[in-house]
Amino acid sequence: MAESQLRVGDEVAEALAEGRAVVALESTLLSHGLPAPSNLDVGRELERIVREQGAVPATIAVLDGRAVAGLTDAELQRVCDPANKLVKLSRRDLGPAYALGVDGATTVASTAAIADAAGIGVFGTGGLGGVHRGAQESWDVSADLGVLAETPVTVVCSGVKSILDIPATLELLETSSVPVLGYGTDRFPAFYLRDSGLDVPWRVDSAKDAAAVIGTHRAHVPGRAGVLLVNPIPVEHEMDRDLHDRLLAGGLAKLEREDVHGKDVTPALLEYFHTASEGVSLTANTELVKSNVRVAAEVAVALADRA
Ligand code: PSU
Ligand code: MN
Repeated sequence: MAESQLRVGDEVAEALAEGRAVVALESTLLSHGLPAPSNLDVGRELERIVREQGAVPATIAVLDGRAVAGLTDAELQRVCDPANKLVKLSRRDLGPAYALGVDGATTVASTAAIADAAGIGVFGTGGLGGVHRGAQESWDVSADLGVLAETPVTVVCSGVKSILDIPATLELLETSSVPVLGYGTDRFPAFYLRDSGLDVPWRVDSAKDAAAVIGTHRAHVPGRAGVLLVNPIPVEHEMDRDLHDRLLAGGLAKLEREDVHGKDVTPALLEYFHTASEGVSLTANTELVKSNVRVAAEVAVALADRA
């Protein structure tokens, strides 16, 4: 990416030049996934967690038509303020957003693409987009999967939400040659729940082992696929299964009733969950992201130590 199109924050640029650990963070989860004003607190807290582990945070967004890797606090405030109405930008939206000079929040797909362009290889977030239920009819498959198939970035997340078709998502990840590693688990997590009922192909039990796999994958496996490292929500924050099942049924019914499609699906569901659960899903969401970002930072540090 031309330098004029991508601005890397000073602290991030310095860390990258010195081979120190950097962790990319996305902005859609802040602007479209969490309500204001707590989204700003979460955004700041995630950056603090990364620093606590000895890595440098690079929160990513598009501002005035330019990709930014490493927002300042003022820029983070701009992203989190609903009055600014940031557009949700997947990777395909980057060209229009750059050319038309808009402010936008980046999804897993676009954040990973920008992180890679900036030279950042580890990215911590909440949930990955995936294959939606009924995709046989709707063709709704998140671009997150396609980007992960061709972008050498490790995404640390809590799997995908059970609003998606989890078996189909895992099949597509296999087809795309994306290694899926369970972090201290043999099971693929389902965001609010620790266990989707499906196995992960590989398990690692430490940041050091994760870094060994990621380093080896990057160095010796042909292709440009990223890695998916899945970390279940902390036990004490796992959602009650009955509440989860009720929310899921209610959320899916709402989508159908209101005829929600395309990129509005995920934000609409998250909003429904947060409101209908009276904040329970919000706490769960926040805590799992914090946990994932901590793991991402540990892995980034372990990778930098290997170099
Ligand atoms: N899952 C969440 N919170 C989020 C998202 C997913 O729990 O905010 C966002 C991420 O940015 C992800 C995007 O990349 O939704 C996927 O959207 P879509 O399904 O429209 O590709
Ligand atoms: Mn979609």
